[in-house]
Amino acid sequence: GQVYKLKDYKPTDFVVERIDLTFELDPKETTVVSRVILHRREGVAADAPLVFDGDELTLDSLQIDGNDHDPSLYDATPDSLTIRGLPESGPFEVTVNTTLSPATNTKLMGLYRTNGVYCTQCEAEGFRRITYFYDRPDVLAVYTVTIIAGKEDAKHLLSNGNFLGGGNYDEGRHFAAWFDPHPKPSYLFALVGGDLGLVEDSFTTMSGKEVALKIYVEHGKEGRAGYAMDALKRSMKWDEEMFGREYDLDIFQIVAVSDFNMGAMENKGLNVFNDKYVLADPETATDADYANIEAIIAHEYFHNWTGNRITCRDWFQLCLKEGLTVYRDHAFSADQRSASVKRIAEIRLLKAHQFPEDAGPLAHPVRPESYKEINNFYTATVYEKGSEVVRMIRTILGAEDFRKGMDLYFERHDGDAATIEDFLACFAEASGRDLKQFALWYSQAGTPSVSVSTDWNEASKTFKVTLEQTLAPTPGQSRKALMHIPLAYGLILPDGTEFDGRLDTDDAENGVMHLTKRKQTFSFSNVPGRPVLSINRGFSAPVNIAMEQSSADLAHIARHDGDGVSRWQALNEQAMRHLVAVSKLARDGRTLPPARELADILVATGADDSLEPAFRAQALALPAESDIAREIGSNIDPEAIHTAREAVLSEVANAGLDVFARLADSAPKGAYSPDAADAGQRALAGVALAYASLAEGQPARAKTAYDSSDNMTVMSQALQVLVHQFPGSSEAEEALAGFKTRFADDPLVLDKWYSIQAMTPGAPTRERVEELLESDDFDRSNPNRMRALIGAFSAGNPTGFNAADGAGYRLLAAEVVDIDKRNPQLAARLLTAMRSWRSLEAGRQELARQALVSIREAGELSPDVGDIVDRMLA
Ligand code: B3K
Ligand code: ZN
Repeated sequence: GQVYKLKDYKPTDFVVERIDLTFELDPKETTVVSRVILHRREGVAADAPLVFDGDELTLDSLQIDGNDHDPSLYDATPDSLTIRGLPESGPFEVTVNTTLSPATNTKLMGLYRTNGVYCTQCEAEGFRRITYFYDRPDVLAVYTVTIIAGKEDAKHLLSNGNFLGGGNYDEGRHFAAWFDPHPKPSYLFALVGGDLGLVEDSFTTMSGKEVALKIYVEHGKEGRAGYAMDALKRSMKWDEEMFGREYDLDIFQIVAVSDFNMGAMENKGLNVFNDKYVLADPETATDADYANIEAIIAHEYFHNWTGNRITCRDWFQLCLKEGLTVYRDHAFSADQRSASVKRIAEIRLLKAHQFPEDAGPLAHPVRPESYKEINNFYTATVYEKGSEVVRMIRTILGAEDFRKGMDLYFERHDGDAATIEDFLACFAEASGRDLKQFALWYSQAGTPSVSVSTDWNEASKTFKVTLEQTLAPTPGQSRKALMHIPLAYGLILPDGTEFDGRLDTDDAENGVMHLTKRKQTFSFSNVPGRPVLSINRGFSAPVNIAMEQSSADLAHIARHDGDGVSRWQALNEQAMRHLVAVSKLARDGRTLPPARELADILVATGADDSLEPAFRAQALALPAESDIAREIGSNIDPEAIHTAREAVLSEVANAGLDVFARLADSAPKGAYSPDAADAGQRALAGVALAYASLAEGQPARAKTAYDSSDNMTVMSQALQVLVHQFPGSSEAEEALAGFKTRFADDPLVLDKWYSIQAMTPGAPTRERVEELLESDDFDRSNPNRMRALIGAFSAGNPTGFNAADGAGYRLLAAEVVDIDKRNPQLAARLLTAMRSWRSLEAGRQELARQALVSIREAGELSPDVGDIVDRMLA
């Protein structure tokens, strides 16, 4: 396949002015008429042809300025349309006619059918599956869209922008027309046709304009759209208040569909969502579902400015809209909920998903410089690390200059297809800072390591901190330049207060050390007593810190640091150290030492009612087996890690049974509210239930919790304890059977049933997964269902997936090859579960390699799966 390179960027030969689309919807024969007005760009040769992109298209006919074009003057293949004999100057109109079959489009890119609804997905390159066009983000055009369909087949006909009008077309058919005045790239085009339930509301913008808000869901699910609507209104208000951004159309629409390759899509004025991220009520959605809905509704809404009004010049700049918009949705959620608890969750997620990506064969810069398949670059690195990079800009500039830079970006680039250089220039200009070295965060892959050493001189009362940075090679980047790493810090004095003296050097300000050289020493003088260093506070930089810090020092931070995130970091570090040590002992078949000290601290934190419940829940949740594996880094034996972690869990559970028994009962009683306070209490009760059940060694407590639960959060927590701790018990099997019957007609809830089973630790789970896959009612065409079973098993069950006989790898390989025939994007995404295969111990590594090779040799692979498997084997 072709390799696309950032350095090859070149604007198109022709400039598009506007596009007029007419669709006649039919499940197997939808006709599309696309009229495009363009002119030759100045300086382009008079005989240069117009070359449009296509993907699996056939051309029905082609007209220029209304006349059939001479067939000798154009060539149409499934993936391109080349037209010669076009006017040298002045505008002309190209009419492209194509016919599509949405009902058989299983890739879920372009126009497809889901549960009887027509819908589109165009990012990144789906528009070219609808009609031949310049399907690239730097071609902005004004769209008019007319949709014709049977009234029975599609009652609602939706597209981007404002509603122009509609009515009867002919017997049994009707039409609707939409006009979007804001020039946009083709990836933001959307169309929906279907018979849907509608929930309506409105929002008055800061300048007093009324915006109609509409959420379309499956009939009968209208009652589950209320939280999404509420989150939308809060997002609109927040973007006005925090960034001065106002909405710019008369209407904002969201459509929830059940077959979708990702979370949601920010099409201008017409967001299309995976229904998992719209639908919620207490009986069917967990607190985590509610939080995700809030975050994703906000994310897609925020894209209206960061993504739509200002888009990307090319797909290499994907992080320009994604990293920034994730940053914005994080800031929103932090404001709506507890900021420190939100930050802890972000850190956990970044380390769980982005750090392994950056440390393995799929590592790539936040702004990649080449790709074979762009769909494979919607990654944790582009999104999550991209957001961390924006967060570092704010840390370096401070809140005020950051806002100035954002204002300048909106003002200067509104209506543009911009680059990372454009973005950075706004912050450099607004703050007067040089961000050249900082820009390496966009071009260098890999997680930097910072080793930290400290020196206390009692006689002179001086404290020195020496930092040294390294960055390991990553694919395609063997030599790395020195980065600008902003490390927030604090010095905690023996009495628990914080040292407020300044640094002697001018390398640091506002409590941040700026590491820009290989090695730097920062000195503090007049420090009253030996301080404990709290470094990378709040995870100010996405780096690994290596520091010899005693347990006593970590405990001191955990007790006294004024910053909640730092306190959690210290606790987590203590737990991680112990877990790594015992996992290594378990791997070597040695006896495991007790975890008394760790258990006492965790139990004490859990019992401390002066702390926020959500924080205590985070503190009690030990690093996951995959976190421990990442920390160990090589020669991983997942079984040993599991054994070691289980032993520690038991010790904590036994040490705190009284506390856990009390907390397990502490979920709020009465009417369910998804707010952060109640959710935090339920989270704490859920962790406590798991510990208490472990200490008791029997399922009675979880069964009672399950039977008496009146919301999905508590119900799924209890079901998980029953199934994971007491697999095969009558209590677990009865609960599973009851759950399946009760939610038989609710695919989103059944997904939870599949995931919980798929994540049951231990090798036998693979057989259960195979049984479930083969059951009659298992829908292989639904991405949520495949992720719930195959994704949960391969990415969320280290001992099951990495069973020593390699059967887990073979299962995934077979599924990936099968799914690839229908839905390459989904197949490629599921396959990334194997990205850390080289860090396994030798036996499993060889079995994993064989599974990857079997995929490579399975015959014709999609570019998506081909690219992932090649990079993993490289
Ligand atoms: N921009 C979309 C993602 C599109 C993925 C295409 N493979 C959702 C989002 O990030 O908001
Ligand atoms: Zn996004």
